[in-house]
Amino acid sequence: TSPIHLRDYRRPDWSVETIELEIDLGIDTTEVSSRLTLRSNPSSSAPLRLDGEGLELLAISLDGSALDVHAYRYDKGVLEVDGARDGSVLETRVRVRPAANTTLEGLYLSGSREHGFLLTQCEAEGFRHITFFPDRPDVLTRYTVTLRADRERFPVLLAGGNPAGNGELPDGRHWARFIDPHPKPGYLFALVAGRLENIQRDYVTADGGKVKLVIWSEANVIDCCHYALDALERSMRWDEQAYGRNYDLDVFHVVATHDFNMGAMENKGLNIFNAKYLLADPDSSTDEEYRAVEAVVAHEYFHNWTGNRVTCRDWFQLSLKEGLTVFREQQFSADSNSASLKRIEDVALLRRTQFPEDAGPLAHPVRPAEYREINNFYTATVYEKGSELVRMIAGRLGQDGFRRGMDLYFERHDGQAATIEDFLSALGDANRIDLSPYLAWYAQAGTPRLHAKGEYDAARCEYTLTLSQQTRPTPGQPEKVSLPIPVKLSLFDRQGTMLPLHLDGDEQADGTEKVIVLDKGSQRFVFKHVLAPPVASLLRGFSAPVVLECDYSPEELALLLTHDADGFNRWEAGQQLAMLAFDSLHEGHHSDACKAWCDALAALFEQHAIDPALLADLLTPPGEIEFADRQSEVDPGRIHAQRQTLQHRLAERIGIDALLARYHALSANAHQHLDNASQARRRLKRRVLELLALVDAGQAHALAAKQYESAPGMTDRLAALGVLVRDRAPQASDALAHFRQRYANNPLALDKWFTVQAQVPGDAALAIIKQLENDPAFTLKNPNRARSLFGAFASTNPSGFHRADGEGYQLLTERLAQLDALNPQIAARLATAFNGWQRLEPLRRHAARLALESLAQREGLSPNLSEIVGNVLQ
Ligand code: B3K
Ligand code: ZN
Repeated sequence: TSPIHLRDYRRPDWSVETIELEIDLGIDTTEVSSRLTLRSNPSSSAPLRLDGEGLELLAISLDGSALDVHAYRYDKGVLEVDGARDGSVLETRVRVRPAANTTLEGLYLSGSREHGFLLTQCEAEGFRHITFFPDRPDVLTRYTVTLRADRERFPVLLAGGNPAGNGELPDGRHWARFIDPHPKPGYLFALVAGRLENIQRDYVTADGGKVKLVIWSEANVIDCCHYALDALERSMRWDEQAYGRNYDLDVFHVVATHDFNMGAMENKGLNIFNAKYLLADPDSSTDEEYRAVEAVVAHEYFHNWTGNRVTCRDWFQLSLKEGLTVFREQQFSADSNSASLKRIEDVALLRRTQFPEDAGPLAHPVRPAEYREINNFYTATVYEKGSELVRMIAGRLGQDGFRRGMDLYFERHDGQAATIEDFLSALGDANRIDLSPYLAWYAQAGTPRLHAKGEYDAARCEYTLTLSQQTRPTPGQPEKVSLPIPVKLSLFDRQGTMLPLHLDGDEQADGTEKVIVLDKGSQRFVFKHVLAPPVASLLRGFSAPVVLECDYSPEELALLLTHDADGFNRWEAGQQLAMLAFDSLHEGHHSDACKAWCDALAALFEQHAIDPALLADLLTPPGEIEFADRQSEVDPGRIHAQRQTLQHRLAERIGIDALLARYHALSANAHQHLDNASQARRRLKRRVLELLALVDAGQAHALAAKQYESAPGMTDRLAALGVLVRDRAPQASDALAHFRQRYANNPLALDKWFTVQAQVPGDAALAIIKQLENDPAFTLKNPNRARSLFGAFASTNPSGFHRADGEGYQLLTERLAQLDALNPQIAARLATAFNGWQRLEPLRRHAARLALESLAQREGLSPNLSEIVGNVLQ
């Protein structure tokens, strides 16, 4: 396949005013009749071309007359029809095969033939697997959908839009119709049919609309949907309050499936969720999973305005809806839980996933300029970095200004397919600010490095901060431009007190926190009336997605770690200090940084006023992937060992007695309440147990075994199991056997059983993976299960996957080839684990290259997987 370029965008030659779909559902074969009313683009004379993949064409007619075989051609995914005019009506009837569809794109079967149900996934280009259509997001159409099926086998029939009648048919069949008043692109179409249970609630929108909220799942898990229903209602309220956005249909359906390629899908009026992000109950979900359910429910709901009412002109603009919607979800979660913990989580995620992506062969801009397979571009860059860009701009405009801008964006573009320029113009126009300099952030790949140097002039009482930026070349972008980088900062004196900021040029001091914007290569900022050498707290709240390079001393970072009032910055100082400590271990020095880190944290450990969840995060050094990201030649085994050493020093410094005492205090009357305080205690308890295991394994393992047995919920149970399994403690095998049996019929819990074992560090992992593959519950066909084993191994266990003998690579590439034949999207996603292989030390690099090359040479790879493998190998 050849790449598609942003610069080649053309308005559609034909659009579709209305579509009437009549779908006769069956597990093996389903017949889809469609009736399109066509509109031609007056400035084009191109023949009618519709997308269609793998459709068995049964009938075709134009304006009421069946078409002669010479009047149309169906080849290579395109149906070309002669003789269509503005206003023409095209009718087609096609057959598709849901049960045989293992790609989980288009119409497919979830679960078994006997008990499963039918559903669709159309983003990005799944609709063309269901019917002939101009399958591009800038063709907006009004949908009328009629579903027909056997009533016994498919008692529930759902499609997007409002219900518009249902009834009986001969031979035990029935029908149901849905009309969606809001024109939408094909990627937002959805249907669901089968035996499903529901829970529901009435909701009245702020503008008085009555809505039925309904969550559907298979009967055995319907009791696990209540938390999601609450989260949905809270999301709806929040969007009314924060953005003045009301829901716009009479019903809002949400359906859970165990067979799904990603997290969830925002189809209009009929969201479909991976069960992992919808079901939650204390016995099988951890606190983190509860928060993930809340976040994904909110994200999909928020898409109703940012994605559905205003959609994307083309897939290059994907971040227009994704980055913005991630940002809105982050705001919602920050409002609902702890803002600084949410920020810590999100920045940690960005560094673990997006920074490595942006530093390697798969680097691409938030708005890519070209792609081959769009499904490969649902990346951390488009989502997470995209959200950071919106955050920067929102910060620039302030809360009210951003709201004004969003109001104008909705006013201008409601019902349209928009671009990132449209978004920036609306935000800028509403505030009379030119935001076009931020476009460069969307167009340029790579994480900028922000270099900061502070100089204090005692004679003049001035502090001069010199900021400069540099972005390294990325594939296809050797030259980089300077970007506007907002740097939120404060200055501290050596006692840890914030100083008033008097920037040279300002009339007077202006608070203790300020945003300065670096918008050239290098710039100096002078602060006046600074009476002693200060410590600068830079990039507060992570005000721009950059790597900060600042030559802080360990003492300065320790000061910020101890005194910064803002939880995020405190954590950030600790992370930087841990990095220094790690580097000094790496170089084999006696380490001031390590001592400073340990001392500061040991002191904080004794402070009972600190939020336990924040303390847990402070006690966690950056992950192995983040450490690797800083090195030019990566040995993952060594990084793992050094990170362990670092944590060992910390545990030693805090001391066994203090750890034990805190563990016992946190364990007193354990329960599974979900309030923030209880979650925070569990989070710290886990961290304390992990640290204890480093200095007194025997005692920690005994406690973990006990915690496993008596845990009131999954958070404590999995934490204990994790310690036992990763340490390969004697108690691990009993606990694993127990877990395996207890959750034999709970796929989401069982996924965690696979994952916890796939994360055993070091060379032991491979044999474990090979054994787990043979577990009867393992299958490559289910994406969650495949990810729980191979995703966990390849993407979250660097020391296990990157074996020096290359056997981890061989195993993964073999499985990728098998998986590719079933589900190319998942195979391509898992293959991104190879990102960064060029920076491995020579032995591993060589082995990785061999494995990748032999994968690339296999016959019949999907376009999805070959694009990733090809790019990674570059
Ligand atoms: N928009 C979907 C993702 C679709 C992925 C297609 N391969 C989920 C989301 O971001 O909300
Ligand atoms: Zn999304």
